[in-house]
Amino acid sequence: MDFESANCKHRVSECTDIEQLSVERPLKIGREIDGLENLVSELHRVFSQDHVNIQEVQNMMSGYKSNPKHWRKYAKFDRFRYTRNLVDAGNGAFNIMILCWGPGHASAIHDHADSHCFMKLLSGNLDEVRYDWPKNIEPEVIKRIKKRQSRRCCSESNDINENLAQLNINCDETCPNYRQNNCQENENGDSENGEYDTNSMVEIGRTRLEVDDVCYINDALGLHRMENPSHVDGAVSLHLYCPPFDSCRVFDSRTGKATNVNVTFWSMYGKKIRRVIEANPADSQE
Ligand code: CSS
Ligand code: FE2
Repeated sequence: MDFESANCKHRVSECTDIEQLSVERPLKIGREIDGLENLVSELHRVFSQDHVNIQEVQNMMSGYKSNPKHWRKYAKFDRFRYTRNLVDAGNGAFNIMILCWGPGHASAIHDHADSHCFMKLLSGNLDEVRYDWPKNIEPEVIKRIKKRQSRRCCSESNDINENLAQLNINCDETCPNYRQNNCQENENGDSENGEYDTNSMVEIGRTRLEVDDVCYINDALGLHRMENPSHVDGAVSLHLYCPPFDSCRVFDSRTGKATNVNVTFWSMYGKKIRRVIEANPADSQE
C-alpha cells in the first residue's frame, strides 16, 4: 500500500497501512495557502471527505506561511507553563490549536491518544525529543497490529511482519525480534510488573524545528516531549490532531510510569477561558 493511501480520518490503530505513516522529516514544501483562515477552510474541505491523506495535510500545513498578523489573537501565553489555545474544532473530525511556549517551557513526555499529530512552528524554535515506549506499555496501534498479525502465521514473510520488524515489535516468542519481557498483562492489555525501570525512557532522536517546519507523529512512531530551548524568547506552534482527543498519557522521564491526564484549553476562539484553578499534568514543571 502506498503512502498516499494512509488515511488520517481513522485512529492510528485503525490504519492497516501503518508502515506508510512515518514521514518524520520536517517538511518545507507545499502549495502556498494565504492566511490561517484559508488553511482552516481548506482543512474543512479536505476533512469533509472520507479519506484524508497524511501527506496532503502535511503539505497544506507547509503551504501556509507563518505571519503573526494571522495568529496573534490566539497566542496567549502563561508565565508558568505552555498554553493550548483552540483555533477551530474541525467539525469533530480534527481540531487545530495554537500552543504558546514561554522561555524554557516544555511538555512532559507524552503519547497522542491513538490520534495523528501534525505540528508546524509559527515562531521561535522548539526541540522535539523522541522516545521509545517504555518496555512494559504498548500503544493501541501495536496491540491492534499484533491482533491482526496473530490471525496470520507469523513465520510467513508478509507485509505485516515487515511492518512489525520496522517497529521493532513481533507477535510472539517464535518471531525473530520478540522483545523479551516477563510482565503480566493488566486489564488494558498493558504488561506491568509493578516496578518501573529507571532506564526505561530511551531517547531515540532530537530535532530542532525552525519557523514553518512541519512534522508529524503518531503512537506507532513513539513518544515525544517538546521543549522551547530559548531562555529568552517564546515560541508558538500550530497543532492539528485527528481525531481530536481530550486525554493522553504522560510518562515519568526517570521511571517510565504512565499517567492518564486530561488536556484542556487556555483559550478558545481567541477568548480566554475562565477556570477554577486546576493542574495540567500534561505540562512538565521539571
Ligand atoms: N501534544 C501536546 C503538545 S506537543 S505535540 C499537547 O497537545 O498539549
Ligand atoms: Fe505531542
